[in-house]
Formats: sequence, structure tokens, C-alpha cells
Amino acid sequence: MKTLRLTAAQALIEFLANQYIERDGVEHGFIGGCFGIFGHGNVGGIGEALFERPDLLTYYQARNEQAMVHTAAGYARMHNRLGALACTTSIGPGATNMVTGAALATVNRLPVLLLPGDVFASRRPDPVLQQLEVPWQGDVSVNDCFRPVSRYFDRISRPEQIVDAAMQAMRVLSNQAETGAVTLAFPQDVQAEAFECPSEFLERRVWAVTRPVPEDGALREAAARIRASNRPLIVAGGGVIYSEATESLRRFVEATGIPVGETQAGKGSLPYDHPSALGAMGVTGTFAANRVAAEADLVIGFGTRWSDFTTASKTAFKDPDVRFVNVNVADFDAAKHGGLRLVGDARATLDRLAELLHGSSVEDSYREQAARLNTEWNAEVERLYRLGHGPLPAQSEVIGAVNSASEPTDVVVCAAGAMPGDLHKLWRTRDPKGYHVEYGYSCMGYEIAGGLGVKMSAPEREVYVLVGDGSYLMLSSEIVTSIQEGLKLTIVLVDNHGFNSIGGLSRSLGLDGFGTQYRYRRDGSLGLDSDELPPALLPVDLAANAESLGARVIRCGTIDELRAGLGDAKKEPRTVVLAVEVDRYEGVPAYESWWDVPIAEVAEADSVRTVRAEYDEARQAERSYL
Ligand SMILES: Cc1ncc(C[n+]2csc(CCOP(=O)(O)OP(=O)(O)O)c2C)c(N)n1
Ligand SMILES: [Mg+2]
Repeated sequence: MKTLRLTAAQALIEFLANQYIERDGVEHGFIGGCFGIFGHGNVGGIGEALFERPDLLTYYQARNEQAMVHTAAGYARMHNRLGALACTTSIGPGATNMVTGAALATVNRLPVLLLPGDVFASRRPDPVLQQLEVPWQGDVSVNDCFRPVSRYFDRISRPEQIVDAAMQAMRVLSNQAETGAVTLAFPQDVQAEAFECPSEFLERRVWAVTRPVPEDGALREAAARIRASNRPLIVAGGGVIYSEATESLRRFVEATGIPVGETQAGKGSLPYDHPSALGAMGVTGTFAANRVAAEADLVIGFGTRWSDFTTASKTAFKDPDVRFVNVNVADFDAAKHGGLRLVGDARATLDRLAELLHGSSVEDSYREQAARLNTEWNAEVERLYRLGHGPLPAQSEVIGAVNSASEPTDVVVCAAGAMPGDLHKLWRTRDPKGYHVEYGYSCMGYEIAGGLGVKMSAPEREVYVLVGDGSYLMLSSEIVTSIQEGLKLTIVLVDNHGFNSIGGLSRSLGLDGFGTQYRYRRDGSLGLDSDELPPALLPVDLAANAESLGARVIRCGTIDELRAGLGDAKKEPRTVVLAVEVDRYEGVPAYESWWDVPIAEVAEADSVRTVRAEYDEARQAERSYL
């Protein structure tokens, strides 16, 4: 066997540069680069390997380790999971900063390769700077925090272990059912240690992504149930988009007349104006989708993990005899709600089901109901886009302005706050990759960092990042990376002086917005929404902050100014931040849905006791689908 004498880090970097992925006969390089922040735990190991061979993987410098994992997640999602980034950190805080990013990637089933540095495998300098010692367990390091949030975890305690670990890492990253964060904890001494690396390890390797089809019996049973159903409903999740099944879905829907509701990750499965498109499903859903769901007798989930937002905390489907058919590459998700399990790729399964259902269609009246609801919903969107609210505009008008300014193939990115719900309802999606709201982990701070990953993945598209002031304050540092790399983002900073979404939730729970605004402490209190004195708002100027990071800033006082600013932003080559203030109290309503958020069972305040009584009542509708 031919070998080369390489450090473990050099071998890994060369291996990663030679990994390819193939689906439908098309091959791509899999690892698009390596993000990193160096410290003593990786600078001489992976840092040296990247320094020595810049031809293998491009090194990208991040500002924050959590952010760079978000960037990797955004990149992977935009690549429909057929591309990924590696992330290298030092030991200790640099490593644990990635834990939140790892959880986000795993929740959203997105491949990211994490390479946290780890304490010396030799243990000779123990405790090394930043080592956490566990007095009763000698083999623990902070990197054990990655175990529950990773789909694959290994610690490389000898250099030759990198060979098998890297192969397993690729197996999981490229597996559509198993993918998520893959963590190879890499002790700082082992990274730099040389070994005889088999040259075959470094050869070009292609990982095939197949399109598995469920077994025939299950397919026939599903087709029989669909034929027997009077009011079937499709719920399209992220799996439809990742499998590039949107065309197959359109054909299937046009042939069968079955209407479609979309999850956050599945939004864009059908264009918004398709007559069978009911739009967003569940807590943040449209009246169109929620009305049809309430009466559906058969629910066919394609590539969804059935979060509480989709099922409206298990109240959305009200027919006592409703049954589920679950098409999913992951058996785990296919088994939910006692559904008929169709374990397979969304596109291949849709095409097979279309053959089996040839000539079968729902009643015309049901088809027409969906088309009518689509039109009625569209009118509601138009109303909310053009409220003309003042003196401060409503958030729905901001969304309308951005939607009108954007091209169909541009991408809107968001993650947390009141905007994801409003976008889910109101954004008119015209392209399967045009909508990118991270709502699996709904992580404040994903927006700008994730948007950067989207832009890296699709530089030809404009990327519109919608970010609240709370999320901006939590993590906006990757504006600097966007400037450094010439990756333009159009960031719309929607300021309402605090946590509007949670403020609304707080008020609905009888808590008067407690602790959700950015105010000075006055008379010992941070203030409540019903205070008589006007709020003493903190003098935070986020636009000035963005400017100081190198972005072009446009301050917009009105929706007309925002529209003009969005026009100017298109001509700007670097990252632009459009700052706009919105009315905290002018929200988009919920449409015939419910979300289970518990409130205190015993309380002094009448407002809380009233809400608790309503909660106990509403909870009666929550059911198991078994
Ligand atoms: C990291 C993280 N911490 C806390 C939360 C809970 N949370 C959800 S939305 C929100 C407020 C977001 O504020 P902002 O970005 O200003 O958006 P707004 O609610 O004002 O629309 C909070 C605290 C979260 N989703 N993510
Ligand atoms: Mg806010």
C-alpha cells in the first residue's frame, strides 16, 4: 500500500477537497471551503494544513464560531444538502460557541462538518489553557456537549483514526435521511501529528445520493387510501424542496386536484398563485390551509417532520377519523402520527404515486374550493401589504415592499421574531429556493450569518435578509465577513425597540409585555406595555452600528422611502442595511389556529387566571393522531 507522511490535519483537508456528491448523474464537489477562527487549538494543525495547501480548500475567516456554523447551514440548505462547509475552531470557548449552530443544523437536517479543536490527547500539558477539567471523569472535554446535537461524533485520539472517521463523516453528511451536524473533535496535538496516510484515502471519491422508492405494497396502500379519500390534503415540507420535487408535485397536484399546505421549510413547493396552493399551514398558516386542514380526512405529508407549528399543536386536523400518509426519506419522521410509512425520496415517490393514481381526481367542487381560497387569501395579503398604517408603518407593509422589489429568484432569509410567522403567511414565493426561513431552531442571530451562506451558495441571486433589532443585536458580526468576501447582502433591519413577537405572546398570556422592550429601568421596573408614561426607550442606533461595520446604510422613515431605498440597494455592490422602524402593535393576525404555550396554573394576577382558564379549555382540542 502506498502511503504519504502527512499530519492528521493535512490528510483530512486533502481528503475533504476530494469528496464529490452525485445525484441524477450530476456531480459536484461537496465541501465548498473551510470557515475558521484560529487559536492555539487549531492554528498549528488545521491552520497549518490550510496555509500549506490553499489550492485544496479556501479558508474563510468568520467573526464568531456560532455564526460560521449558521453560514454553513445556510449554504447547505441553499445547495439542497448537496454541498457543505467545514468549520474549524480552537478548543474551549471557540469550540462550544459552535454547539448552538450544530443543534440548528441537526434540527433542520442540514449537513455541516464541525472540527472543534480538543485538549491534548497525550494529556501531557494538562490542564491546557481553556481546558475544563471534570474531577470524576478523566476523558471528558467540553466537546462532549456536541454529542446530543450531532448526527455523528468522533474524537480523533490518534492520527490514523482520521481515515475511518472521515469516511463515516462523509457517509452521514451525504445521507439524506441521517444528515445534520457531524463533529470530529480533533485534539490539538493529534492535528499536528504525522502518520503514514494511505494514498487511496486521498483519491477522488464520489458519494451517490439515491432516490429510494417505498416498497410496492406501501405505495399501493397509499394510492388506495388517496382514491378512497374525499378531502385529501398534502402538507409539503422541506423534503420536497431538497429532493427537487416541486415539478413532480405540481404535476401530481394538477392531475389529482389535491390541495397543498406548506410548512416553513416547504414554502415554495408550489408557486403562491397556483390554484391548488393554500399557502402556509398551521400556527403561522393562512385561513385557506387551516380551513381545509380542519376538514381533511387524509393528510399526506411529504418531507415534513410534523412540528407543532405545522400541526397547530395537534389541533389542525379535526376530522375524528383523519389518517396520515407520510412520505419521508427518514423512517423516524415517516412513522409519526401513526401514519402509513412511505420511506423514500419525495420526488421518486410522487412520480410513482402519480402512476398508480392515473385518472383519479378529487371532486371538482373540492378543487374549486382550493382555487377560491387561494384567491381570497391573495386579497388578504394585498390588504396587509398596503395597510397605509401610520405614523410608523406595519411590518406587513415592509414585507410587501421587499416582496415587490425582489425578483422571483431572489431569496428572503429570516429566522426568529415576529417576521417568520408573517413571512410564512404573506411572502409570495415564486421560486422553490426563494424562501429561506430557518424555523426548525428559530435561532435569533441566524439571519445575517445564514444569509451569507445563501449568498455563497447562489451569488447570482440577491439575498434579502430580514432581521429584527433583537436578532441584530445578538449576532450581526458577519456583516464584516460579507464585506471581506464581497458577498453582498441586502439587510432590512426591522426595528421595534425590542422583542415584539414575545411581547405579543406575553400580552396574550396576560403578562403585559413584561421584559420585552428595550427601555431604561424606571422606578425599579423595565416597564410594561400598559404603562401610562411613554416608554423611555434606550438610545440604540443600529444603523450607525451597521455603518461602522462597513455596510452602506439607508435610513427609511416611511414605506415609500423603503421602496426607494430598495431600488438604490440593487445598484450597490456591497452589503446594504436598510433601517426601518415599525409599529410594535400592528401585527398580522393568526388565522384559525392555536399554539400550545402553557401559562401558570396558579397566579395572583386576574389577567393570568383568565388566560389559564382559556388555555385549559383550548387544550381539550389537542389530540393524538395514532
Ligand atoms: C437565540 C434565541 N434566543 C431566544 C429566542 C426566543 N425569542 C424568539 S423571538 C425573540 C425576540 C426577537 O426579537 P427581534 O429580533 O427584535 O424580533 P421581533 O420579535 O421584534 O419581531 C426571542 C427572544 C430565540 N428564538 N432564539
Ligand atoms: Mg424587535
